[in-house]
Amino acid sequence: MTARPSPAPERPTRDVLLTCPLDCPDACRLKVTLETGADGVERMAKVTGDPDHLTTRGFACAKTVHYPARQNHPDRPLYPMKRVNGELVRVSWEVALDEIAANLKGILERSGPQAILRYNYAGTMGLREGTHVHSFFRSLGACELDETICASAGTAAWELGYGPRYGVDMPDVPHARTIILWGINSLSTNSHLTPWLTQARKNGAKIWHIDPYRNRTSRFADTHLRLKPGTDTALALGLVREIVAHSWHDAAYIAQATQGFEAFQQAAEPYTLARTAELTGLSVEEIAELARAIGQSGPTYFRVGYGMTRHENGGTALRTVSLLPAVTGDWKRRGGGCTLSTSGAFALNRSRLGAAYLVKPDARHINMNELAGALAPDAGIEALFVYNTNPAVVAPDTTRVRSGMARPDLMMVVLEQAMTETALLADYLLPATTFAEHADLYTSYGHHSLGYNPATLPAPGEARPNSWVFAELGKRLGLDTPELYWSMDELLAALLDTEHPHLAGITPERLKAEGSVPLNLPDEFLPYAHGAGTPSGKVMFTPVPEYVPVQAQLTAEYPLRLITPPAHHFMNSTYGNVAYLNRAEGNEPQVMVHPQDAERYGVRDGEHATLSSEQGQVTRRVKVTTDVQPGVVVVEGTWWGLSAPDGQSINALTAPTLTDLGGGSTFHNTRVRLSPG
Ligand SMILES: Nc1nc2c(c(=O)[nH]1)N[C@H]1C(S)=C(S)[C@@H](COP(=O)(O)OP(=O)(O)OC[C@H]3O[C@@H](n4cnc5c(=O)[nH]c(N)nc54)[C@H](O)[C@@H]3O)O[C@H]1N2
Ligand SMILES: Nc1nc2c(c(=O)[nH]1)N[C@H]1C(S)=C(S)[C@@H](COP(=O)(O)OP(=O)(O)OC[C@H]3O[C@@H](n4cnc5c(=O)[nH]c(N)nc54)[C@H](O)[C@@H]3O)O[C@H]1N2
Ligand SMILES: [Mo]
Repeated sequence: MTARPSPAPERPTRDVLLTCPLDCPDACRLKVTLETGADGVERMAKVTGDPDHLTTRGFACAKTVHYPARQNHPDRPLYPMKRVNGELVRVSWEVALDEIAANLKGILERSGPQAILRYNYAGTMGLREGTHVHSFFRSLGACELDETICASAGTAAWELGYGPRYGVDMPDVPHARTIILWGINSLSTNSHLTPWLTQARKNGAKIWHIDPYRNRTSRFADTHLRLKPGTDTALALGLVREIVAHSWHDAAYIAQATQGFEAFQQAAEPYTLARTAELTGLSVEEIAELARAIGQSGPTYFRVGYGMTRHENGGTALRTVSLLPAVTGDWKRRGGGCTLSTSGAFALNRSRLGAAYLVKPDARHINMNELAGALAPDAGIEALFVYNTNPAVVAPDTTRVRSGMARPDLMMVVLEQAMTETALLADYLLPATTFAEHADLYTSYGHHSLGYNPATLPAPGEARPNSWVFAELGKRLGLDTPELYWSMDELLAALLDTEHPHLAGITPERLKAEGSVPLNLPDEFLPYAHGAGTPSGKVMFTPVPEYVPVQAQLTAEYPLRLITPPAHHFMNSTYGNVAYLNRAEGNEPQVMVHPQDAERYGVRDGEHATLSSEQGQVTRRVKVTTDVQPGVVVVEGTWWGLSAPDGQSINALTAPTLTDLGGGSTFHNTRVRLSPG
């Protein structure tokens, strides 16, 4: 008889609760299982959801369950590295920091602070490691980065109509009877909304999805309206006309809480059902039925996403759509209204966050969508610091971004947790800690709880928080801005130093003890029931939105519209190196093509095809499907180049064209042609 193999020794584990740091409205409370290895060191072993958190409700999404794979990834940078003869080689922190500081001093003397640029986004949503660290750059007087890649068009649009961004509290959603998911793939990108939608449906609600292609959310919805990309303003104006024609608008609410309705209504007049149908590609019946649902089967809850903003006319689109519940007075009713973001409810005292007060009126501003241009040889940037983002993959026009990064006269410093394609281009690569290894405070743009994480796991190797790195550089440069050297406790105290009722009773001690603390909202949270946070105190229908078709019209040379939205298993580019997104594992990005277009352009299912835009070209595997409409192609997910057959990011095709409001990105608005091979 052979001896039975002895079972693997039981490793001690314990569970901790931590807020997910990733750029997602759900800002979940995660149950993280830590395991002590044979070396006596604790590591992250498993991630699920906190069953007691109001919106997380015990489940972690399809992406965050993979966090341990990136946390413990074999390629994770653990030591400072410096480029020597083209190769990244290990150096000590002393050497890296001393050299970076010396180079900065040289640049400051030679060219001044405006030759220095930070490039960051929301890889962590932590206020300390994400935002407060900008104190370093503001102390120097460096370029101010306008953080426009994602939410700025939507924010600018919302602010015109309503002022600060408030939304419907998720637990109120089951009170709605008509739900419209508009320009958002919420089942993938806001998945903790789904249980509330399901509950609403059980209560009798009907769910609509308005999106140019069929995805998970369309399949979940009762009705999917597959409109032409970039035509939302026309659809919203058509709905206004129809609602008013049937007197389904709320004259009392309009009179009391809004301003400019008459002009708005006149602007909608030309948008008859027939004209709206022609512009949007929808049928007259579909539009009429939607108007009737909004007008007669409320409360109506609109969940709008940033998707519709990612076109040249996208700010106006979001603005017009978000004004619909002000026409119907849905803001007065529980479950009615519209959510773009709940972030305005987090009324923290941000006056010293990131030392923003240091930004001078004449500071040089760089719009982050225009990074490619900012890195051009003649644009005057000599030092680039990248943290919390992966621009070699996610910024528009990545070919020019990458060649700018490779400029020999540019010092590029990258703070990273992963060996990204941006990190691989660094002159100095500095290993960063993750949310389990540093303390931070988190707000949310989907729910209404603050989250606090203590530093829980030991930092592996020589990984350090961003805040540590910038404080060390600050010392070396003799900077004396107090915020740059604040501890977590000092930052917490400053942020909570406010009389705002939403934060009443929330102290640093309570946050630390409870970890997740709901804002102190009124029992019935109806933020725009009586007006808005605009200068007039009213919801503003003026300036009147105008439907302007996208400028980059389709042509014989570029006959297709390319949309590049988030994919279900992705969190932007964060998981790009884990096995299931890896080409080595047989996974690669696909371009979804309608059968008619496949035939017209001679491409076949499962084969490679070339997509060409005015910016560049990429190779992708073709998936022929009626999920897309003719004339539109879709590539889901910002895959790392390493997963693509040609090593290129999809953003080799996208342009730095800006939106009409807020200087935002236009990722879903690229015209392309498709050819075999
Ligand atoms: N074609 C196309 N492109 C897009 C989009 C699209 O829809 N289509 N979406 C756009 C949008 S909306 C966004 S928000 C951007 C997002 O794009 P990114 O900002 O690149 O995405 P993330 O995955 O959020 O974060 C990137 C990096 O932050 C790092 N990171 C996380 N925490 C920390 C930390 O504490 N310290 C340091 N130093 N690093 C950290 C992670 O390791 C990760 O590599 O992409 C944009 N690009
Ligand atoms: N699974 C997953 N979740 C994520 C992310 C991820 O990468 N993966 N990223 C996170 C981030 S940073 C963000 S900003 C959010 C974004 O989450 P969403 O707001 O859902 O994503 P968007 O890119 O804004 O696109 C949403 C939808 O808009 C559609 N769309 C494109 N053009 C138009 C149009 O003209 N009109 C209309 N009505 N719809 C249009 C797209 O087809 C897409 O289905 O998701 C967050 N959550
Ligand atoms: Mo985003």
